[in-house]
Parts: sequence; structure tokens; C-alpha cells
Amino acid sequence: MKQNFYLSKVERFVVPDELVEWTEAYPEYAPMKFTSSQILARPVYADLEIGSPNFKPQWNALDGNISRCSHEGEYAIVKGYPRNMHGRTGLCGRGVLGRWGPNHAADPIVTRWKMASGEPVLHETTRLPILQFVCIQRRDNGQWAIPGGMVDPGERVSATLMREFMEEALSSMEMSQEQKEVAEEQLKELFQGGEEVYSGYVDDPRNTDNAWMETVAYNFHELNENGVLHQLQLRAGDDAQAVKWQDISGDLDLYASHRDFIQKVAEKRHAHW
Ligand code: RP5
Ligand code: MG
Ligand code: MG
Repeated sequence: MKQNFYLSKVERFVVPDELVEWTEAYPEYAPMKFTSSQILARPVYADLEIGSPNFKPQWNALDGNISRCSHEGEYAIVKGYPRNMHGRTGLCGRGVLGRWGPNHAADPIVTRWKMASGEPVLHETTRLPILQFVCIQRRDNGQWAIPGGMVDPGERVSATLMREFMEEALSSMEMSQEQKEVAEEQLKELFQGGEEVYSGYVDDPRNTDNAWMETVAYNFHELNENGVLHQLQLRAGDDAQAVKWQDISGDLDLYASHRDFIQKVAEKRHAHW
């Protein structure tokens, strides 16, 4: 599998499953410290190094317009560094993530029923209706995923959900301002009726002991067979290299924890899994 270019150069300290928790003593644990040169060059979304005179982060708080709060409660600060609540990852520093501590994302799960001749298609063995979701292929590692992305400083999660869907699944970055407004107007109703399916930690390959991904996943379900989703042309854009309607089933192999989020949606909607 293609890996994130910067992370592929790094070797993680191998942590046996029973020693992942910080409460387990592991005196030999000596992970490499790594923050990619891309992050150290300070793109707008990246923090400064800990200890820099101009960096005074407010941990576990809203720090200006950057949320340093975890969805999962308070995280510890050990020797000045935020500590991953889900345990040892085999790597210190930020890796390829911009923020120390939680890096907040949002995941829009856009679904519809699979139809044939005006009727929902039932799965041949479970006899349950089949859901489909808008699935993208990530450019960084080639894995199929939900078209999610990072919450910008001060951005409302509801705005991130729609923006990322438009960027990755409709290629809005290649649209004119006018085309973008038309698409936004078309999607507005669907995106107002979202239901939260998950909020918390993501088991993302970029996570380190000091920086990790968290997300809020929402399901936007199109009931109308002739609704907006049937009018919009899917087109991969930004960090997506392909996009498709994917039938939902337990056979799916998706990026990070995305399979778990999709399973929640299938169960909630009594669909085939
Ligand atoms: C995952 O990374 C989240 O669930 C979200 O889908 C994604 C956000 O990162 P980018 O797509 O911006 O790389 O952990
Ligand atoms: Mg994106
Ligand atoms: Mg993305």
C-alpha cells in the first residue's frame, strides 16, 4: 500500500498490544521523535514547536479560535507535551500532523438506498435494503475513505462537513464562485438534516504519542429518489483521486476507523451490513 510520503521514512517503535496503555510499565520504550519538514516549515495549520517562546498553547481549552479540547475528555500533559489518551503509538513528535494534541476533523457520510426499477434493492442473503455512500480514494495512501477533512480555526463543524464534501466529492475547488453557490444551495437542505453518528478519537495512521486525529461524523441521508444526489455529478477533487457510490457491507475495507462509522450508519438505518 502507498503510504504517506513523509511517514513512510519513519520507523515506529514496535509496541506489543498489552503494553499500549500508559498505565503499563514499559521502561524500554524509546520511540523516535519525528515531525516532518513539511510541518516544521509551518503551513498555516501548523503549531510551533513546544518550547518556542511564541508558543503558549492553552491545553484542554479553546485557544483563541483553535480547539485544543478532546471529544473524549481531558488529556494529560507530560513534561510539557500532550499525551495520546489511547496509549503508545511508537512515535513521538507530531509526525505529519499540524497540531500538538487533538487535530480536529469532520466526516460527512452521505447515503442513499440502492434502487432498481424504482424499488430498493434487497441483499440476497440478509434480505435487507442496501445502503450506498459517497466514498473517495485518498491521494496520500490510495485507501478508500469518507470525504472528510480538517476543521479550520474558528470554522463550525457543520460548515466543514459541507465544504469537505464539496471539495473532495464534487471538486468544488475547480468551480467558479457562481457554480459553488449553486451547488451549496442544492445541498443545503440535505446538509441541514444530518445526524451525528460518532465523535471522538480516530485510529488514524498519522497518530503519534503527542498528536492525534479526532472527528465528528455525520450522516446525511437522501430519501428522495430524484433528490439532489441524483442531480449532482460526483467528481474527485483536492486530496481525493477518485470518487464513487459504494454499496455498504461488512466486506468494506476503509481508511482509519471509517469502517466503524459506516457500520453505525448501516445499523441505525436497518440496512444490510
Ligand atoms: C481521518 O482523517 C478523519 O476521519 C478524516 O476523514 C481525515 C481528515 O484528514 P485529511 O483527509 O484532511 O487528511 O482521521
Ligand atoms: Mg479535504
Ligand atoms: Mg480529506
